[in-house]
Amino acid sequence: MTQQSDSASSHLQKKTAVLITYPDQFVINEAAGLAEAAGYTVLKTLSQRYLSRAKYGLGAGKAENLRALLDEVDASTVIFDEKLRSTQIYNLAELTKREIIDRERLILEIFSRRATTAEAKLQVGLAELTYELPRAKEKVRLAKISEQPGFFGLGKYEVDIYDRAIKRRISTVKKKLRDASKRRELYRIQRRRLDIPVVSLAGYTGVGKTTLFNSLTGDSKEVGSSHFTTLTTSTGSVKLNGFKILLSDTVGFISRLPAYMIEAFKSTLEELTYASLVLLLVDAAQPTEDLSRRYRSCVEVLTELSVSPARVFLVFNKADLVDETQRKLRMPVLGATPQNSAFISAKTGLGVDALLEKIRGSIFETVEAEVSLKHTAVVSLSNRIDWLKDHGEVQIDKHSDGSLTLHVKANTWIIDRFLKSVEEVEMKQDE
Ligand SMILES: Nc1nc2c(ncn2[C@@H]2O[C@H](COP(=O)(O)OP(=O)(O)OP(=O)(O)O)[C@@H](O)[C@H]2O)c(=O)[nH]1
Ligand SMILES: [Mg+2]
Repeated sequence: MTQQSDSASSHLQKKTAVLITYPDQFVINEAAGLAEAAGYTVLKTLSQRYLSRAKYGLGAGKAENLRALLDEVDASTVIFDEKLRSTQIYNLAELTKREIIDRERLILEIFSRRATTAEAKLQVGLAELTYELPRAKEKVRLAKISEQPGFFGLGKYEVDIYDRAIKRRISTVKKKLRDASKRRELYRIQRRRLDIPVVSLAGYTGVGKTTLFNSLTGDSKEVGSSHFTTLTTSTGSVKLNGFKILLSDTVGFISRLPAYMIEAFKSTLEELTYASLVLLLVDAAQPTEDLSRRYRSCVEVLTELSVSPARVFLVFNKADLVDETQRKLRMPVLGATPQNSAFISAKTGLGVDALLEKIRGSIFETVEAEVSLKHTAVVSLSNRIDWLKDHGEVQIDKHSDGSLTLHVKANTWIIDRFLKSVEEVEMKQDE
């Protein structure tokens, strides 16, 4: 007991918490990591198999244990590693007289601590308002009964007015984000004009994306051992043996990330949707079960962002922490092959040159392709056909109906760009 109080007093500057989570080491570690990233010192962890019971999330007996525990350890906050409804938060606050932070609120607190750019602040603001909206009416109603931690001051509102105020703020923030997204679209168009392929880094938070970004671009963006160090996309250029690419670093993923948070960060994550190639980083040093759980979470987010698996290249980072035998074991766990994956260490540089070579190959490898163009598309594409001729070898077969067949020998990236132009023209004509 004394020991716990001592540890509490040594963290006077930090907020203290009791963490409630599931009895699963992976989940416990991740929740503790999130709590730490949000600035809490976890004094004690309680775990329970079911966290969705009606009244407290916890079962009534466990809730009573929690109350008793809080008499012993003087924590200011209860962190609940699951989504809670307003009534559950209210009931828990009434029982414990502590502030209750559920998993989504916790992630929002981290985002809010980390957001530095105007756009990131807007995105976090949107996520916070979206979190608040379904809870707003209930919270005001409950605050009128009696005020509990987390509900202070809300009792003075009228139910509908608070709800409407949130909706209004949501639409203002969304508009500002749309403007930011339009600016990004302009950058993208400019980049497309320059015809430089974009390679984006994606992956679970803390996997080493920014470390790799810094080492390849020579930049010095913040790298950190806790979650969500990066919240805005940065782009830098990288030379690949005579070719140039743009590399983008993006916000990290986490399991059980609610769709509205992905939605709020969409304008930054759009970099992934438009990239020529996505390097999906995973942590090679993690036990295989954690590795595959995290990998699955990433694949879900990429699917949500309409990234085609064909454009994803798997990178096992932190290879400096595992030996050759362990490396061999990890590949089949994620269904990876030496062709579609690589082992690297962003920290020591191990395998990075080979990775760059693979990227170069995948984007700039010379291939042969046959492209058919309808006669209606030929005129609109004449500039692009000239561009294609400048960047590769093109042989043209003209058909009697005015359509063309192009036999092209060029690098993958050039052919890819040309096919996109064809698609755009055909889509416009179909409209
Ligand atoms: N041993 C080892 N550590 C690494 C390697 N790459 C990154 N790290 C460490 O992993 C931690 C996280 O690195 P970051 O580059 O910030 O990770 P991130 O993916 O950008 O994280 P978020 O921005 O939170 O999404 C830091 O402590 C890095 O020093 C590596 O190859 N080997
Ligand atoms: Mg980062």
